[in-house]
Amino acid sequence: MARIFYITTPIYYVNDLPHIGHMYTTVVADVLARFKRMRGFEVFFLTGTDEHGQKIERAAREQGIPPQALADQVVGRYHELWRELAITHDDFIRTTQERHKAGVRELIRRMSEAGDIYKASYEGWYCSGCESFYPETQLKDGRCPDFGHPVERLAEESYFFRLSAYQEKLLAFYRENPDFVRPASRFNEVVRFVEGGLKDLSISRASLRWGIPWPGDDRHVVYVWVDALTNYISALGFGSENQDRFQRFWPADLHLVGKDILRFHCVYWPAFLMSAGLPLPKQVFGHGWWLKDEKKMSKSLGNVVRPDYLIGQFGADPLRYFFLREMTFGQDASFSDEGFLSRYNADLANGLGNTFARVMAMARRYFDGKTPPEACGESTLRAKAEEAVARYLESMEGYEFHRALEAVWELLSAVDGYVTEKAPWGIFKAEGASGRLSRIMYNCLESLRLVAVMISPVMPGTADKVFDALPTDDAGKKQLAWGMLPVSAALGPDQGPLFPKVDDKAFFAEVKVSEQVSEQGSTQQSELVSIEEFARIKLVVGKVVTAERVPKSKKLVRLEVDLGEGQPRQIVAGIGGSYQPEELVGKLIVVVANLKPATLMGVESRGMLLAATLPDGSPVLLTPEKDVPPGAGVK
Ligand code: ME8
Repeated sequence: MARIFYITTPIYYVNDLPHIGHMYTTVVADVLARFKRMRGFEVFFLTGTDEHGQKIERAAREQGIPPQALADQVVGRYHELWRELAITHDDFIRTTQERHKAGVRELIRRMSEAGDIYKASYEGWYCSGCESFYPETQLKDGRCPDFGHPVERLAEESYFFRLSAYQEKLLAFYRENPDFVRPASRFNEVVRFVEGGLKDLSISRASLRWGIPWPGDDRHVVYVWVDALTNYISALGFGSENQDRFQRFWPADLHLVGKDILRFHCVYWPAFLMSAGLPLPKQVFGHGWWLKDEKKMSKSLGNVVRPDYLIGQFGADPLRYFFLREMTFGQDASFSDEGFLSRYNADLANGLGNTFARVMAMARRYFDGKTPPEACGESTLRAKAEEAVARYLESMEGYEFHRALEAVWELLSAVDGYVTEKAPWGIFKAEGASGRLSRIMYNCLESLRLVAVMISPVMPGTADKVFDALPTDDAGKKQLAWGMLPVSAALGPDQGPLFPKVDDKAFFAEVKVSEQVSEQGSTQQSELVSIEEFARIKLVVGKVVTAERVPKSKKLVRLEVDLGEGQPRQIVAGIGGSYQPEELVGKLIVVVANLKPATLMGVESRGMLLAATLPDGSPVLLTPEKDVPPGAGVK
């Protein structure tokens, strides 16, 4: 029988564009999905979006568009981002899809049939930021306990779920399934919460329109968490005619979530499933948070990092690597550009990139562009490689990704040490392409094959580049047994460094530009400004006189712009990814003329041009619709 692995991510709210935190959970899920596939599992990997509820209704209202339009817009960005990050999900569920609504109706029908739903009046402290009611005792300084959002007293008629009836059953289930919640510390929190007593849960809202109508009573909509959690089964066809997928994949092997939503997954969700007579998921893992400036990165705190620049400049792999290597899975970690760059240069450009380049250059030279003619039985390097593989497998199985990667990097430095110790160049000089040299180089190349297999779930693009250079068949791209690299087979051509080293100064200048661009592109609503505040910003039309690229920068362009001031102004803009300097000359643009000067990569910029931002982050210049003299004001 095929071994099955069903893994899910949370479905993300569509009130804002994705940030690093959302990406993290999906990347980890993708790494596990790829790893399990590599180990022979039949994997089903689900992600999606949570599109109903007050948060989304409110965000759409602020933008003056219908909630569905906001959802469609943000979902587009998610699809694009998952493609850019090489995510291999098997399905993407949206809670506004009919197949999902059918699943929710069926779950509620079963819970009603079990006698677990009744109608009563509900009064409580409601936090619209978290979509949750909180009991008085949980409020902190009169605000919601998790984020300090304001709460409001709400009373309404509501359908209730008899959660209190599941307290003992849940505790018994936890006792019998001590691995249900990971890490273990979080498990204890969950158990303590349930031991503290469970109250019945209000699971409908009469105050809200944007949701799934309550079956048989459309004055109410289904509470957004009942709606959202059902995605894990509605995506498999629960509630539809075709139950094949549901039969095959449910229960889930792993719900991967952030620790912020552990209670919903470890208390409410199992209780709903018990009530509906359905099997419970096997495990929920609550990972830690990416922090920025010591706080959880979140939209409401306004401290999110959007990774457009990192992905645009480096592709998916370095960011995927950073996520998995930098965070001890389960604990919090801080995100910083410095941290990213130092891992990139130290681990990728130097560690992996240099070792690969060094070994390949020697192998190509000594054996005429082929793998050596003679493989090797025993060797110190082989022993180290086998030890690394064992540690890697154990760590991956135990979700200790940073340790798995440490094992791989130890093998890389063992290869380096082995090369230094054996000095193949000396042997080549003395003996030519001898048997001894062949065995030594085989050891190095085979170790690199194993490295590529091990990193392939984390950095699939990089693994492919290594496999382009090493002649491996499909089995050799997946299997971790020593000795699968063929002898005397042609090596691929040199394609340049895997990870070109990045200059710190250039990096930080580009990060700065991209932050400006992505803030403009964010759907985040800032507070309203007064007309007086707006009037402080001097917007004028300018004509581009000259334009040239800033040396060593991919995106920065240095412009001289006529603002009708006599002397043209120097402005540096991050538009070089979308525009050639030549095509800018003569264009009319709109410039913020009274911006504080900034120096980008050593070039002073005295103003900023305005550009619209496409969903992929690329800029489109704003230009007046008719000819206007330079210096004309814009308001
Ligand atoms: O909670 N660090 O959606 P959401 C790490 N729709 N992970 C983070 C993070 C951070 N700073 N910020 C967000 C919801 N995440 C509900 C879920 S599921 C049935 C419904 C990740 O858009 C983390 O996985 O607020 C967290 O649980 C999830 O994004 C929350 O995404």
